[in-house]
Amino acid sequence: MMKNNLKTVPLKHVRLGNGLLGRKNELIRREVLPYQWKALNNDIPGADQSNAVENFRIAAGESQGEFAGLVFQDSDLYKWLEATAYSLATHPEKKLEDLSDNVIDLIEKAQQPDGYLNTYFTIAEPEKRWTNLAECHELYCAGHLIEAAVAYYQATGKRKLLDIAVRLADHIDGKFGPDPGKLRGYPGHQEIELALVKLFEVTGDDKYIRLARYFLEERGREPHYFDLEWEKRGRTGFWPSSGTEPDRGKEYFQAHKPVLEQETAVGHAVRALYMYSAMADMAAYVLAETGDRSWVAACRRLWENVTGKQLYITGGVGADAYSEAFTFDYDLPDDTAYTETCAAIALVFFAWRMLQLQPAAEYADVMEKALYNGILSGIAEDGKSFFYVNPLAVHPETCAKRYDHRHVKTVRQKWFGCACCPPNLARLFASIGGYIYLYNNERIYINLYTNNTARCRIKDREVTLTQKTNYPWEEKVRIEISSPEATRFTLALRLPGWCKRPAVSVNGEEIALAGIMENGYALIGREWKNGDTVELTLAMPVEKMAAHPGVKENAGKIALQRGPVVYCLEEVDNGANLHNLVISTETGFTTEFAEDFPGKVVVIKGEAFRTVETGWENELYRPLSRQREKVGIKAVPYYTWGNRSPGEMRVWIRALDRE
Ligand code: FUB
Ligand code: ZN
Repeated sequence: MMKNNLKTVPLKHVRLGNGLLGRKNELIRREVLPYQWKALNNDIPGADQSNAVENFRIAAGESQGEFAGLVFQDSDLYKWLEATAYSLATHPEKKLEDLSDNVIDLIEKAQQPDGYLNTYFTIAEPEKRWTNLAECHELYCAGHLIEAAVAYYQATGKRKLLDIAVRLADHIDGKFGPDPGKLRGYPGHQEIELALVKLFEVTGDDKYIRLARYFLEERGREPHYFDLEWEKRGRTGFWPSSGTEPDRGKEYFQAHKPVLEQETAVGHAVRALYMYSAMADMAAYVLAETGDRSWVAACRRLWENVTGKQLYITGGVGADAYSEAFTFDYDLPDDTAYTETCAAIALVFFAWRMLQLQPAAEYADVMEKALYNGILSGIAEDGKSFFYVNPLAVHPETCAKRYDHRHVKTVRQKWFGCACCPPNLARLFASIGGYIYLYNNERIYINLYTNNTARCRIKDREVTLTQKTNYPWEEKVRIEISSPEATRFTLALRLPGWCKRPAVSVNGEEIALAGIMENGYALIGREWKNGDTVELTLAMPVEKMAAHPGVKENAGKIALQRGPVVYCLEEVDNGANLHNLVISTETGFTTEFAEDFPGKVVVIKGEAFRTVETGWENELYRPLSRQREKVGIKAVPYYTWGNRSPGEMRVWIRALDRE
């Protein structure tokens, strides 16, 4: 089976420099991986316990004890291993590789003779394997193992983990599918589908992509598998809260109808977006093989709904805390938002696959929005604490005292009982260099701007691109081309949708953009010679952003955005009661590099009005007499919030119109 001919630049051929993405990538390597290894070994004082490694030791027969943690605890170790693999791909390091090899030996010992691998069921309920796909995450964990194995094989050339993954995938292939005697099931939490596509790509064995397609196509069909297995179990559930109903409703799992018929994003956001990602992979294969566009059309419909109607300005998704889920169009509350870090990461996976399906700047725009805002907010500047939930407004006392805000943490946490987000963040930023380019023999697409040098072969010639920039803080991006022999190809530069006045010059001469634009990329085709340079200027004024009138929460409010970076106000800079600030829609702002943030970020300064809060002694209500004072305000990049001192935070601020 084949996809279109766009390739990614292997991680080891992209060297990130000292830009924001490069620094975060370095943070993962230097701080986060060692820190998370400790967390997975219950070695962070005062943090929630993981037990993930100990569960493997018990399942491997190296330790005695009970399984501890959530039923999908294995996936945390797998995601850490995947992140480690990416780190080894770019920065080989013997100590880390030895540690990973030991982890792989342990995983191998925990694998059962028939290929089955899951520490919960091996330790706690071996007779119940594959009896509760809806709730128990066996296929989800298998997917994360497969992803780690593919990454580790690609990074090190070592096959042991890949062989473990193949044995597990073969075991699963023997259990599931349409053939008589097999279970007609599919995962309650999607993930294995996109992992099987990767396994197919690395092994070349079609059965894995057929299995991925089966899992996608079987989903949502009648009779409904989750009902059948529930009946078979005697109507019992896994979680204390489950049992009286087969599940929370099929929409929660995106199993309410066949996937190609789904039109709007519903249910659990991470499940949904992992599924849409796998659908986009499948769309590429189906299109290339048969010309059938039905998968592409389904992906596009879902993309439009997610990004056009259910996306926070920060790139966060999932408004509902109870089900960690999408709700309905334009329902985007700020302070109760769930916006799980994993969901924004999953959106990047979806966007990335849509981009590969059909290069268009809108996909990279969304990728960038999520990266610089709702994902980076998930990790502290020192890499040692994390947000799971990323709201757009925080009032600490409300979070402490109100039940409907109990999911919102006002300070980043050292670890979580449910720790899906921190290692997900680690694997994304460890592999971030892989998202910058796509290429084939005719074109190199540049999707993200950040300091880096990347090497690829075009028409059998080596071409190296070096980006020099202080993006996203400064508007210039200089791209140097080095190619020992002159090579004809088209450089496709993404012009971000947020930029109203982009300018491009080649070897110092400005070029006209009209006529060379295709889906948001400027196409510069020529014979490129060693030393040619392209300079991109992406004007980044501070924009006052408004939300669609359907977003009830943000009526009459503005958010500040500069380039791809969304800003917020924090109590530490602007005092408490941020709800009393109002910004004139006509005011201007200045920008400057701040000194009090590691890595130097650009902050925004300006003026606002603040309701006078004094003189209200013993009065809760009184006739209106508006009293406001002019105050200076400072806005900082949203992703940095909560790094200095705890307090209030707000992205959307009340706006004052003149009329
Ligand atoms: O269920 C596994 C992971 O845990 C989900 O993706 C997250 O939303 C969290 O519930
Ligand atoms: Zn998560």
